[in-house]
Amino acid sequence: MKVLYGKQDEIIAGMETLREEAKQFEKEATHVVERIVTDVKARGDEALRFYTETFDKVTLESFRIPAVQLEEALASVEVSFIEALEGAKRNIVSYHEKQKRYGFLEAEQDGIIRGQLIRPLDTVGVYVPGGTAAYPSSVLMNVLPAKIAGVKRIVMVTPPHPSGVNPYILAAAKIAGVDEIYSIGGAQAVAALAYGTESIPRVDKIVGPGNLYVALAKRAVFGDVNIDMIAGPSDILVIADETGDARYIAADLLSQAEHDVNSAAILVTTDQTLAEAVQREVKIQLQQLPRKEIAQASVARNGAIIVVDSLEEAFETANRIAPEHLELHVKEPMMALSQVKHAGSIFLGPYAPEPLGDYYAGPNHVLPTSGTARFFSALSVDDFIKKSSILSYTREALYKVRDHITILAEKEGLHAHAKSINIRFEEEK
Ligand code: HSO
Ligand code: ZN
Repeated sequence: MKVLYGKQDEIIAGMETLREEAKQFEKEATHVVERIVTDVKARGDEALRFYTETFDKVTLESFRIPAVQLEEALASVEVSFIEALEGAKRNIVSYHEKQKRYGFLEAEQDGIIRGQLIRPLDTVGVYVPGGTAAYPSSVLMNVLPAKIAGVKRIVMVTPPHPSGVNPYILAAAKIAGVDEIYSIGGAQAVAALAYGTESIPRVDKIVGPGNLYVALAKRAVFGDVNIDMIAGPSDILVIADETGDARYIAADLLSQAEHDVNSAAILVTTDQTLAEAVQREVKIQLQQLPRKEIAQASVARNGAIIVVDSLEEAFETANRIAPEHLELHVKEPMMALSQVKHAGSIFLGPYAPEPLGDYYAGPNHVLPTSGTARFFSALSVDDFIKKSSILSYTREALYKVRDHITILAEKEGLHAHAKSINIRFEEEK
């Protein structure tokens, strides 16, 4: 990991280049995805079966994973794992409960009533990737907010595997309260959820991470169905002053770096000694990691230690990058919060390392990546509700405002609108 002195512009430009490069891949894959989506929409299960055989090399009699298999999975995993999941669930639930919104209904003067009604989505689809990025923790993070919002039907999809679906994923699904699980994956699974097939129910929103094909399929069906944000590679940015502990900081940077070779781990510090110590520590700790190759590649490509002159400068850099995870290892982290403008999730002080949030403390780990913390937020209960506005007027209240409304309507050339108001005050002929 290189130590750079005041080279923020280069780092930011480098990150943008990487994002642009990733978009090049997207162009090619988009055509493939569009074909799959159109085909599944037209041919339903038949197409779904065809793509499952072609891409997953599995022939399935039924896509649905039977309830007994969930029970078996739950019985087959370690009790300590279940206990840990239950502990995480408690914290995730208690945190997300605070996000619950209540509508309002207000009686105003002249008998006017205005309000807003909050309703959960009816049906939600959760995509859970297969392979090494199949995280039981992500099942909890995607499903529990939907449960708390009041979603009645939560459908999970996950790619089939010749040796069966990962029992840890199934156990997490059971604990989170998923209603149905289907062994389908890729763009075809997203299309099935968006349009419904003979055996897959159509959902109102699709959430959950996936590979490029899944992400592009979500983008392709957006509008016909809602989606969560499109997840890009993960990143962490640590801001530290001279009070930072190099061992902790190096470990935290590596915890993100081990996710993916495209993950970015960046330290911005005012302290040159700390910068060099972190650089050394990263090298040492890397050697001990089973996923050393991934973490090393990530650190080499997208890792950086930037030395700046002041904490103000550090925060300015962080706000420009808009990291997914922001750790503050500074003397007064709580005070420093006022300088944070853009970050998906903020971790204060030396004892709130990112994995505490990834797994356990309660905040969601589905976060805006690739600088989108500028305008997106963490997955939350809000993602699973919608709002309807409510209006009631009395005859008198409507009479008072009729002229304003008809003037606006007539200026728009919409005379039926004006008539709809006026007719209420005309004599019947
Ligand atoms: N850090 C990831 C979430 C995760 N970490 C899942 C471990 N498991 C999101 O950026
Ligand atoms: Zn993580």
